[in-house]
Amino acid sequence: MNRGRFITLEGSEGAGKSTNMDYIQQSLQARGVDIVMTREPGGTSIGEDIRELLLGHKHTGMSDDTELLLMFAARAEHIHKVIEPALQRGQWVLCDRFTDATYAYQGGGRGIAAERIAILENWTQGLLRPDLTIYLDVPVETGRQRAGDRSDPDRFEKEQNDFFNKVRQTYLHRGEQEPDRFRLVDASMALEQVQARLDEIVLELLD
Ligand code: T5A
Repeated sequence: MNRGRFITLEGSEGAGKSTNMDYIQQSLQARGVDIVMTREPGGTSIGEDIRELLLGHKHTGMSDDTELLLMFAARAEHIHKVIEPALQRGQWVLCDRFTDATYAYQGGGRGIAAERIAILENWTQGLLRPDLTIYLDVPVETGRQRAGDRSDPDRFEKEQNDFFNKVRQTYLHRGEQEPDRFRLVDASMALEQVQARLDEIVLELLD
């Protein structure tokens, strides 16, 4: 049995990840790929509880290190219970955010050194890295307008544009550092154009 492929989808707020997760799934399934959809933080029972801690407002003033460690705690459970078993069964895994988000939000946004994140990445993931990462890139203002004035913004959505600009710059930098793995999609285009580009990436994946 061939090992499955591990695809991650990234983007800053309102870039269109949720909208396009379904599109990519349908596109791959239509071509006969057996695919598991999941998300971070979350994807397991423990991970979804950790997500509530991270995104909710129950605990104010969470320290940056606590936030980082909770992201990796959720990720450890996710890898053990969902991602690795699926890949070993030969299924593909499409994950809404993964460790690039940690580099972008906890690294770029919060200012935690990439070297410290890399220690946790190596410890938690071993050799596991995404085979391909699709990054939906949109200017911060556009993404935030699209996400709209949510009646109950989560702990990250309450951050200011300066935070999200650093998040975006970190994603773009990582894309430049790893051009073989990253596929940058200009998500400021109309949805049909974004999805036409996603079709090209799906075809490339199946090649
Ligand atoms: N996080 C996560 C970390 O800090 N570190 C980590 O390690 C990880 C894993 C998770 C939060 O956790 C943080 C990052 C996040 O803040 P999330 O569930 O990923 O949150 O949710 P968000 O990023 O907040 O996702 P959003 O729901 O805000 O944005 P999406 O999913 O990118 O956007 P979507 O698809 O809901 O689209 C927004 C609106 O835009 C429209 C859609 O119809 C929708 O109305 N739209 C378009 N409109 C015009 N043109 C297009 N091309 C459009 N594409 C979508």
